[in-house]
Amino acid sequence: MGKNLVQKIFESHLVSGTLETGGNIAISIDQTLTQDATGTMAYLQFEALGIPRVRTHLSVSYVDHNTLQTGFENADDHRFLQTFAAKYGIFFSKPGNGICHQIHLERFAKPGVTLLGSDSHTPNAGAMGMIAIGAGGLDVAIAMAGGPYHLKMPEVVLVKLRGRLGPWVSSKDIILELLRRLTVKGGVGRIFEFGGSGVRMLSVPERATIANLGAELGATTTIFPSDERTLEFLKAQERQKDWMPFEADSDASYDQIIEIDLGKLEPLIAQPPSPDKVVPITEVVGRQVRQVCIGSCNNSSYMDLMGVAKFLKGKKIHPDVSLTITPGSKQVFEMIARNGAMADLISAGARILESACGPCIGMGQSPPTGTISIRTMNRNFPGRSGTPDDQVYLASPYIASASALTGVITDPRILNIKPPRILMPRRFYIDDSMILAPSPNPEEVVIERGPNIKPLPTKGPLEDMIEGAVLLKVGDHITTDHILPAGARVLPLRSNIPAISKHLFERVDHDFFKKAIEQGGGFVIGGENYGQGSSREHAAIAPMFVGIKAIIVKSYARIHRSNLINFGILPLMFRDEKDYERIKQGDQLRIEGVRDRLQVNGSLTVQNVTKGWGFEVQHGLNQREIAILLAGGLLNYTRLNAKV
Ligand code: MIC
Ligand code: SF4
Repeated sequence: MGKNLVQKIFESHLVSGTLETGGNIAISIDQTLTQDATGTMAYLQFEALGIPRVRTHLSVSYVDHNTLQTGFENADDHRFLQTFAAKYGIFFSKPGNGICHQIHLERFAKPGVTLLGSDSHTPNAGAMGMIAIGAGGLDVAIAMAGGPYHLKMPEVVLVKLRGRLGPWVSSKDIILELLRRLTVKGGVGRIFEFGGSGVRMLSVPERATIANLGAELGATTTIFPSDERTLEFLKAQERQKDWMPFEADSDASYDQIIEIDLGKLEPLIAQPPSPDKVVPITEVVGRQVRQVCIGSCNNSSYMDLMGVAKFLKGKKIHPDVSLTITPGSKQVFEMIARNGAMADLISAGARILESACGPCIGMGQSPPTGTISIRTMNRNFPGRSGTPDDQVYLASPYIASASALTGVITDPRILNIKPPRILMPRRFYIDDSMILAPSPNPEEVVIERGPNIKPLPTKGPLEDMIEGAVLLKVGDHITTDHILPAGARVLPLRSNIPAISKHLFERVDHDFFKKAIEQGGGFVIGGENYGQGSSREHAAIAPMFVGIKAIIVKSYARIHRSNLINFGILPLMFRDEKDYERIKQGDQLRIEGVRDRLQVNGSLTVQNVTKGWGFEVQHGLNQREIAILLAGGLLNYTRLNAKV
């Protein structure tokens, strides 16, 4: 029986388990990446493991999220990260060099290997024919220490593309179409493997747009084959030695097959407040636009920006629109600066930002109150832009450029313009001077720790009785942006858990932190897909810090559930969803005999002490996860077991 791409890589990296869908497996990790907002914690955790040098083939520490230096915090963190990387054998990408996923694709990704990254859009590198998974920082720390990554063997879904994209339709529309069909829950427990003749029509950066936004489906990851288009890209990056052909066997089998006829796709747009509120552009044309942001790890490649520059050349954007352009990397930035495209963008009225996450994570450029911002990005969760009542629409650079020109949401097909045709350059401009190699003399490197770097909070073993009030009850699709917001105000506190914890759930309940501290912790109740979105483990560490013992919901997003376990918080699920309705904020809950019950039983009984009734919750934890919880989290567990 032939094998698909996922089976091939998992088989060659399998450390334990068998590749049956739903089974517990562990895979070895070749490469890791971190970004600054999750990296400081990941490295503090790595340090706590007491290992002198990373044991991966390649580990890279990027700085791209916290680049706005409005106080000492971010700059201090950059120094910590740079010195830490030098000492422990990690490559360091300096602030200004660009967004982790864009750079990783350009300079490090290669077919057939595994990558674990402390950022949910790590699957971006799946465009290169590799397995790239987003995880919490602690999982990445363990991988840097040489430990495997544990997961449930996902279903593998073949997305078969045929035909070719029509004019003004882009690869963004392919993934928006999948989001339209499957929703933000549609990828949970699945890997999307792309195949079919239509794949050949897509360059590596176009594939990356798809793989990147696969995170919004909740998928474990997305993977493309490695073919001549991959070789074309690697050659242009002067990395042909990293290429190998990598295709699924012709008789490979899949858990499901989804077909997309590229010729039938039309330009799509995701409306607020979620990336799956996708409609054809024709349904929303004419709405007034005040801001357009082109960039993020989703659509900021050289070809994306050249397309925008060609489109805007010789034109002026609408007077009521503020247009920002964020090149994804120094390579992209430098190339469009050298070839004059940047001048076309500036002349059209664009505001050019440094190569970083920027507006995507609310690091500046918050849009005006209650107005529409069109972004080529991947998330439009409410308030993420920094404006509480923002109206963020997600679309391709074509739609973004057309709308910047007219001041209203515009279908580019109606403008009397020929779609710009951008070819892959034969050679990208290569200058890796902002990627620093680790020090050859690590013992001489002194790690710089500014006052923003606070020690890791710790937790004792799991208690046998868990008791407390329901501090908060929320609905479906609560994102990590609701749990612990990002943005220019909060992101600089990522290395300081006591300080960042004050912002816990502030978008949902302003008094949450106060309540949690006064009551010594308690429970949180939620609905479907709790914790979707980012990989930030702070959305688990801060709850641990304020004493949250258990979360009870209808279902979880993958990375967040792992993060809760890693930090010793019980991730429970209602057995009967009607109990969700019956429970009220403020009710006092109690679970007895937790330690014993966890080990012998798939369920626990929760007493609602206030109302005098009990209900069953399930946990779906495997033996390893139970052991981690009993130890009080993954760090304790790893130390106890003296192995990674
Ligand atoms: C995001 O896009 O939400 C982020 C910021 O990149 C996060 C990581 C973080 O919160 O640090 C992610 O996607 O994992
Ligand atoms: Fe950065 Fe946005 Fe990409 Fe997250 S989604 S890595 S914030 S650019």
